[in-house]
Amino acid sequence: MPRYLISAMLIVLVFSCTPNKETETESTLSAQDQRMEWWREARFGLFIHWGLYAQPAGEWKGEEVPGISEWIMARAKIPLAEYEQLATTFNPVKYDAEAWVTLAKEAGMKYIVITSKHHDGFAMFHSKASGYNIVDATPFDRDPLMELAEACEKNGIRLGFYYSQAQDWHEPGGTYWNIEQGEPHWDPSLVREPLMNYINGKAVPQVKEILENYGGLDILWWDTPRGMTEEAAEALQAVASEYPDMITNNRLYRPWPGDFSTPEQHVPPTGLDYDWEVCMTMNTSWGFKHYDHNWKSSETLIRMLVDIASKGGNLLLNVGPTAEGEIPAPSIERLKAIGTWMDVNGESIYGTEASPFFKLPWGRCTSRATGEGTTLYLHVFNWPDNGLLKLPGISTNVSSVRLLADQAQALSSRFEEGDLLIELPAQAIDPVNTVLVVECTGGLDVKSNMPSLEEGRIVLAADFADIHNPGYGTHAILKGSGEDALITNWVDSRVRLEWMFNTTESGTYSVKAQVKAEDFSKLLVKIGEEELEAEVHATGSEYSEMILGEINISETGDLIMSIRPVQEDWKGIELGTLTLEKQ
Ligand code: JFZ
Repeated sequence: MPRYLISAMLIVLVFSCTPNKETETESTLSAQDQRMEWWREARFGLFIHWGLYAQPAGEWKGEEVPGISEWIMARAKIPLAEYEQLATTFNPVKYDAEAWVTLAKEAGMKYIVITSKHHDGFAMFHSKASGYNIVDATPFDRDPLMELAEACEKNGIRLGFYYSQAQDWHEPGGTYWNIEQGEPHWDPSLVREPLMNYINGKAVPQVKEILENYGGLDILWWDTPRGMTEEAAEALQAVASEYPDMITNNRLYRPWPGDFSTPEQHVPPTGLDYDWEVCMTMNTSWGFKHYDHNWKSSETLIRMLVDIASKGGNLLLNVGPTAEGEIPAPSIERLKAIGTWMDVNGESIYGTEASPFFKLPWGRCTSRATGEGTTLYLHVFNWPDNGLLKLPGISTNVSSVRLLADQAQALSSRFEEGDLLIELPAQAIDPVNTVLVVECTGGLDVKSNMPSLEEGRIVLAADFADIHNPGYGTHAILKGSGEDALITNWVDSRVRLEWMFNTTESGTYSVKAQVKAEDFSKLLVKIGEEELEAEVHATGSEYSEMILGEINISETGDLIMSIRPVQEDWKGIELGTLTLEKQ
């Protein structure tokens, strides 16, 4: 029988079987669902920002240049000819692809995304399209991305390349940050040319090279569509679409869906209805910056990974290797700590789905559908003093509760007033995060524990706040839980807090807060479109309950209340509970 007939018959067969949910097979998944399958399972990847900027490492001519180090060329307005000189001494002889890949693997990561070309325009791979690349322009004379691709292949790690398709500070047609404001490039020697000259002359050919020469990329990670045009996006997309199994992100153009969205340097307060990946630095810079010691703790990073998984997203955690080719020691230390936790608890992360609960004051939850029902993984960050863990508003049939790290021991549990109460051992196994496995059989029904404003009143505890910390700044920290919870270290004026709650009762409300403030300051309180500018008076070293003012609630349903400082030079406050009371 001719081939085409067999194919035609297969196609008819596939389309004539109306699938029902239980017997859904590969062939009925959409093309996007199919290519996203491994990525959704993976949950955790390594981002690598590596380029010529690792050499100045945040310092130019003896001056520290503020901001992320891979932007040094733009921030310090370095002329092209001078920046190019970095290539002549870039020689990362300590680079060991196998060591990097093994480290990622040991951390429990399933994929790596590395900068193949950042905004500075320098290709970290061997390119025929531009001589400004690591093989042709440096003494190193090796293609580190080829070595990385081989090590990934060998170790079963998926590989993606970051490619800055719009910004290219090295090319007359490339874009730069303020091009959309009509401002000139800082180096006047670069005589401007149309964007498409650069797109057709460098970006398209280089994207073809990376897609063809590195054994097939799993991810192409676009970035900052500054000054992009539809024509440019189409030219690049035409190349990418030749690789239907490859995953791409949403940063090719604006707006552009890609396969996933990319919240940067923050974790969204709730899950998103589209695949998403948080990219995050371990200190404050993506590229190596020798004096950036603002490291997030391993505890913060482990909990962040769990937080993201509990909302259904992925974490792409960044390292910035040095100009010698080494991943900085503090990064290695953190990756190893995460790996130790993942060794024991990886099951509660890989291939899991989002939490069915609104918020759990003591930690997070991830879940997995099983043949018999649902497995809930309870991630306990704050071990309860009374030894009882409350899973609120759940009705199901619990067949067992165990510690993931010690499955021999079954824990007792009971339902009380619609909540599941679990009896815990006196001590947490892991003070950072001890995981419990709750096997539920049959149906699972969860009543949302989103706080409700009822009968004219609501108390919003600090541990129900979503803290929006700026990626590049000082982070506010939550201490304690329940009505004793406090927001501390709120000194960066860009930090904002948000609470979700619901209500059916519109009206005018007074806002009361437990505050500790060294100085007078002003806060902007918002509920929907309604605003209140509140004055906070100094309280000294004690907490005091103060009335911030009155605010209207003009809408009903699920609402967000947000609070942020008004002045930039604010001294910071500490915050306990907030109460809204109908007037
Ligand atoms: C971009 C790059 O400029 C940066 O150097 C780094 O590579 C990072 C991963 O991506 O920076 C961004 C991109 C998007 C936003 C902010 C910075 N954003 O959406 O706010």
